[in-house]
Order: sequence, then C-alpha cells, then structure tokens
Amino acid sequence: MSNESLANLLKEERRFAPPRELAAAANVTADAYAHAKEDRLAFWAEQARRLSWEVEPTETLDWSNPPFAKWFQDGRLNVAYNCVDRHVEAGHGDRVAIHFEGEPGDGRTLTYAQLKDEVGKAANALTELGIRKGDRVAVYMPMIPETAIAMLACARIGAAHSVVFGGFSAEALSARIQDADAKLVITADGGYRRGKPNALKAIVDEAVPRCPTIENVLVVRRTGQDVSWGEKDKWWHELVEGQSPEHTPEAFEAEHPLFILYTSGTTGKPKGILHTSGGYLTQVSYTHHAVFDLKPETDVYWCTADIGWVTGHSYFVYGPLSNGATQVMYEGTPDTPHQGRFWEIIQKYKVSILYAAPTAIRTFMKWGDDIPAKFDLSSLRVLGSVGEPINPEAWIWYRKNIGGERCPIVDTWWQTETGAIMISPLPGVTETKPGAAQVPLPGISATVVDDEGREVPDGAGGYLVLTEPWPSMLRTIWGDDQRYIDTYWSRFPGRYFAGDGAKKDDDGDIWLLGRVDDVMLVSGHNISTTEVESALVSHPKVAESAVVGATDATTGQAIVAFVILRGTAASDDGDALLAELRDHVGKTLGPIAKPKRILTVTELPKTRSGKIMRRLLRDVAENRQIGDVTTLADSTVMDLIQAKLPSAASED
Ligand code: 6R9
Repeated sequence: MSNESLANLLKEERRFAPPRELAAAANVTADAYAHAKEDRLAFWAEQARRLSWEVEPTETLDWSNPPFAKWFQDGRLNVAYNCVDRHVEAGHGDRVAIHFEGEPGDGRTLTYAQLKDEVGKAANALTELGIRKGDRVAVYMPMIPETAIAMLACARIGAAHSVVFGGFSAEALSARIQDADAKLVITADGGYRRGKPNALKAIVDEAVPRCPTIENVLVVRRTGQDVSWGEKDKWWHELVEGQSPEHTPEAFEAEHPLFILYTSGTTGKPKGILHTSGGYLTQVSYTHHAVFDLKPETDVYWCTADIGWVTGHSYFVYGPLSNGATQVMYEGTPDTPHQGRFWEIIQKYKVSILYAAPTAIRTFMKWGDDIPAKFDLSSLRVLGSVGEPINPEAWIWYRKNIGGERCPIVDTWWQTETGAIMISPLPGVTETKPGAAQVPLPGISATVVDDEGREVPDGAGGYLVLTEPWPSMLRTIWGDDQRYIDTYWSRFPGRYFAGDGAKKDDDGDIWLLGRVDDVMLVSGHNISTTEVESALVSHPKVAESAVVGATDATTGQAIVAFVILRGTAASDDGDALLAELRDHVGKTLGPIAKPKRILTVTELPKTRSGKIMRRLLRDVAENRQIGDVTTLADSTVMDLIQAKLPSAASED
C-alpha cells in the first residue's frame, strides 16, 4: 500500500520550442517571471495601469481579512468604458470589434464605434427599465452580439449580470434568478443550433412566474419564431433601438460587483461565483495580452466558447475587448451545416489566434484529418486550449492538423472561481510539453501538495493549491460567505484549494490530472482519470475516452473505460481491439492502470462547456440509477450508453 496522494504514471518526452519569430516579437518575455517575483504586488499594480481609471488606485491589495480580498480598493473605473469607449477615443473606432457569424450563414460586423453606440443605447434602455447600480440582471441568450452588448450595458451602469447558459432548463434558470434576486431577464426568442431555431423565450416564460423579483423581460428577436407575450415582455428592437447612443459612463469603485456566474457543481445548490471590477479586468486584460500574444492591429482572435461559460466572459467579452481585439463570434455548432464549419470560418476571417476546448479537438480527431486539410488555415499563429486536461495525443493532433506544426499551443488552466488564466505556457517563452499547463503565470503562485498540505517533490502528484491571492479571484459565493470559506479555503488553511489533482514533473512543471473527486483508488494507488484517458487516446484507433473507478471486490475500485473510436476505426469494436487497448494502457502506464472493462460508445455525457460528467458514467459502471442530468448538454447520450452495456468486455 503506497501513501502517495496521486500517482505519476505518464511520461511524456516531446518538447516544442517557441517559434523564433514569435519569440522575437512577443508581448511578454522571460524576464516577466523574475520581475513579478521580485515584487508581486508592484507587478500587479503595474498591470492595473493597462486600464483607464478615473481615479488611479494607490492601494494594491488589502488581505487583512482573508479569504476576503480587496484589490485596487481606492481606484475607480468603468469596465465598459475600458472595453469600448477608450478604443474609439484613441482613434480605433473603425476597427472591427466583432465579426459575427450566424449559424444559418448570416453575418454582421460591428466596429468599436458601432459597439459603443449599441452599448450606449442598451445602457439607456436598462436605465429606462429602472435598472440601477447594484441591481442584478439575468442574461439567457444565444451566441449573438446582443449578448455581449447586454453584458457591457450592465457593466456600464453598475448592474451585475448573471449569464445563464441558453439551454439550461426553466428550473435551473429560475433557481439562479431567485438566488441573485434579479430584476430583469434579457433573452431572445431563440437562437440557431444544429440547423434549427431553438426556443429560449418559452423557457423564460416558464421560469419567470416563479421569480417574484423579475419586473421585465427584454427580448431580442433573432429567429422570428412565434413567442407568447405577457405584460412584462418588451422587444429589444422597440425599446433599445429608439434610445440615444450617448451615455456617460459613471466610474465605480474597483470592488464594485461586475458579475455573478453560477458553477453547475456536481451536487447541491449551484454556487454564485462573484467577480468584481478592477482586479478582474486587470488580470483578464493582462493574461489575454500575455498568453495569446495579441497584437490588436493585426490579429483576428476567435474564442469558440459559449458566453454562458466563464471562458466567454473573460476571453470573449472582457479580456479581448479591453485589449481592443478584433474577434470572431460564432453562433452555432461545429458540424452545421458540415463538419468543416470551424475551418471555413478561420479561412474566411483569416483567424490568427484560436482558443478552443479539448472536447472539440477530440471531436475533430474523431471526424478525421481530411476535414481541416481542405481549408486554408495558414493565418493561424497561436492555439489555445481550455476546460479540461488536453490529452498529449490530442495536443499533437491539434498542433499538426490545425497549427500546421508552426503554432505554439497554450494549455490554459483556470476556473470560474479564478476568473482568469492562472497556469499556462507563454507562447514566446515556454518550451511546451504536450498535455501540460506547466507554469503559473507571472504574478501567480501555485503548487502541488500532499494530503497534509506539504509541497510534493518534483516527480510526485497531489492537490493543486494557490498560495497567494490574485487580482481576478472570486470575492465570495453570492450570499454565502461561509460556504466560500468552507469550499475553497478550509481543506488547506491559508491556501485556496482548486479541487483539481496535479503533479509536478521532473522539471517542476505542473500537469493537471482531473478533479480529485474522480480519482480512482485501485489496490491502494490513487490513479488519475486523466492519465488513463490520455493513454487510451494515444492509441491510434481512439479519439476520446472517459474512465471511472467502479467498486470492485478485489481491488477496491476497478477502472472502467468508455472509449470513442476514431472515424476510420469506428466499426471495429471486437474483443481483439478491446484487448489491444487494455494492453496498450498497461504498456504505457503500467499494469496497475489497465482498465478492467472497456466499452465503446459513440458519445460521452458532457456539460455544456464540454466537460465529461464521469459521475454519470460511474452510475452506469456500478449499475445504478443515473443521477441528476440537468447540466448535461444532450440528455439522450445516457440512453445510448446504457444501450451499449451488454457488449461490455471484461477481463474476467
Ligand atoms: C475555465 C474553466 C474549471 C475546471 C478546473 C479543471 C478544469 C480547466 C483546464 C482544466 C486541465 C486545463 N480545467 N482548464 N484542467 N487543464 N487547461 O474551465 O472554468 O468551467 O469553472 O472549470 O476545469 O478541473 O478546475 P470552469
């Protein structure tokens, strides 16, 4: 019996140096680490000067009442002014802010000057509806420009937005509205997904009667589908379009609430993660500049994440816009009307920076190399990954088939709670390793500890913790300070525990190993889901996999793997292949990590942001009734998986 916190089984030797040209002109160079280390707070004070403050802060951090941080406390700024107006004032009004690409093929381009007018009109409309500084506004929208405009309008008048994923149920929506006591819902009749209009307004209609604080519902017309209409409902085009585009932004204190975003959470009541203004904007702006090496005059940036996920907040709305980026916004799914849609968009807009999730990358692997090969992707120069650990083989596929072997990949680790990227390579500095987020960014302190909170040596695994407060950290859980303390700051007192397993490799670089709740205990060894999944994905016939620990009489838990085969291998799921996959894992990681059972499936259960819901697979593996599926992106997936069960192959 070993007493390791988490085993380190996977060895990865491949290394990729930053492209010379990119390194020579990089926004951030290697000296940033030492500079930040010398005086961390002075470093962040310097980054805060990227923003335009009406009152410059003199105090950087107040940590006198941990874990309640105050950053740039005596500064005052307006977040929307920083994301829009100041670029127009600097003479960049004609620069494109958003190239919108609708799923049906319609499109719209908004310059910074036009965005400023739209945000001004929306801010005036919200004011007319009685929304004031300190109020909360729920946003339940498709991926259309009005979603960003609505968020910026809220920020402009000092109301906190709470964006709820379009497609969450009426129950999930009403619970979030009630928790935040929102006064207004901004929605649309619907949006386009998978080739057809889906309904949003109908779900709002179901939710609102349970929400006594809601005074008005503001509805954007996107699809033109029939909607029912009540006395609280107002059309966006009637109320907003008639407003004056002039709106004078008011500066708010740096700690003024900017937004609440609910994390789905696997159990219990969703947590309303609260972010505030000055520190949040400082870190999203700096990290977007540093990690993506954005050159606002020449780059075209595309973050494929939905706005309802924190990635859409920080790296579609606030980070890129604060930096004056030109970006692409796409409404729909990657396979509508064909599986090359993403690559067609990159070709069309000459996208140079792409930020996507491993789930998407593995799906593209499954669809086949020939699809991206048909498009001109030569405009790309930096690739990003976020949301889950990226399996080394998916990383290599991304680099070769999308990045043409020339683009650095930044694997960015962060959370809704951290607000901004915390651990990531820098594209002009770091020699990258496939599958690793590697190094805390300048000004960030993270490490890996064991059960007792002692830092693990290089080469060992354990729990990822953040050891110093950071500007974009969550300030609390909305309405529940005690839950904030208990959830994040009590497992290792004085340190923030992220809930993730991680290891340090022999160079001290950090590798994320999945949620600690998912760790499998096999014959006394704590085995990470990520390493076994990565070993499976490194077999040429496997595109994606999810593994879980299922109760086992002999070993405590046994590894059960669900795999999706690559396009060319999809029909081959015979016993010989399953035995081959088991052996492959055994050879790659050692016999302890060999799955006891492997099931081939065509889909895996995922959240709307693409994270695999292993909890549901554990229910399947242990023959239990499937648990709560409300945060599942596609509820039919579990039926498909259960239908496969009889063909499960087992070693015994
Ligand atoms: C941004 C975001 C947070 C959790 C996080 C971790 C996982 C995100 C990752 C990653 C490994 C990465 N995660 N990025 N794991 N490598 N690059 O995803 O926020 O939706 O709150 O999820 O996602 O488990 O703790 P959120």
